[in-house]
Amino acid sequence: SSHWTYEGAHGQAHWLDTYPDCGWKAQSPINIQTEAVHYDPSLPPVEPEGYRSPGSEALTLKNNGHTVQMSLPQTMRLHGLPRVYSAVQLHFHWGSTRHTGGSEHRVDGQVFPAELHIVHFNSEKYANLSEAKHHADGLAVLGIFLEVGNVENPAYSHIFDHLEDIEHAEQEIVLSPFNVRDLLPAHLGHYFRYNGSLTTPPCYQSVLWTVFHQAVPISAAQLEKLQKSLYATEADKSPSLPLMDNFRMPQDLNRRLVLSSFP
Ligand code: BO1
Ligand code: ZN
Repeated sequence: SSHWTYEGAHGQAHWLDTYPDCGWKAQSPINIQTEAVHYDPSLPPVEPEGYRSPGSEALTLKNNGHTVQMSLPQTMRLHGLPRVYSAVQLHFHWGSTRHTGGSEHRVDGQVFPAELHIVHFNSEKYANLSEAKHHADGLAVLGIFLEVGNVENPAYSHIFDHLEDIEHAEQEIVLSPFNVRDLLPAHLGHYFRYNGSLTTPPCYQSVLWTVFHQAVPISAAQLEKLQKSLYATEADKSPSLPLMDNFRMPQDLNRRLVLSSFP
């Protein structure tokens, strides 16, 4: 049953009752304390392949009741990590207002208004995400902080301009292909790296996280679209709950070390 929520009786404090992995010792997200990160000069820039031309495969955008998620073709690959990973989907986490938090990761306690996750699986070893997510070396997720800037970000408009077409849970639409690389920060060589988990149930500890240091600007109007267009409930159900504040609280680092690719 996937009736978990972020707040209330089935909220994050209760996830471990149904999903025991959510109570394990290498969970995500985390607060990245920059004083404690370890600079590793051997970490290369992340290298996306095939992000520019997502090909003939249709990109679907879906409101799944927890987030807005876009499917990605396996022809999109990630290099510069210990293995080659293939893309599966991207999705967002956000808050309720411009001035409250919304990101999952934090840097020195700082929250951002939203965070983009691009989810990949280890396609050298596993056939698909469903198989890979059970293994410690199964997934690689890119975490990208979004911040409010002065101008509209056209790359994000490819997604945000269609949110009103999927305002209810389970609704989906087909998008025209666009350059997914443009959703990423300019500097792919500056990131934090650590081993963690899915940030939602079942919280499997199968994710090699790459959290970029540089945030990507979107306009205040774009952020507001993300915050106000979607409902967590299906069209014929009530009450119609707005989909917002879909972020997990920071988890204990425990014995883990966070690496940085930059001094
Ligand atoms: S996240 O990037 O850590 N927020 C994250 C959290 C949960 C998933 C992926 C990324 N879950 C997986 C499910 C799969 C499902 C897939 C959808 O999302 O475990 O069952 O197929 O693409
Ligand atoms: Zn996520």
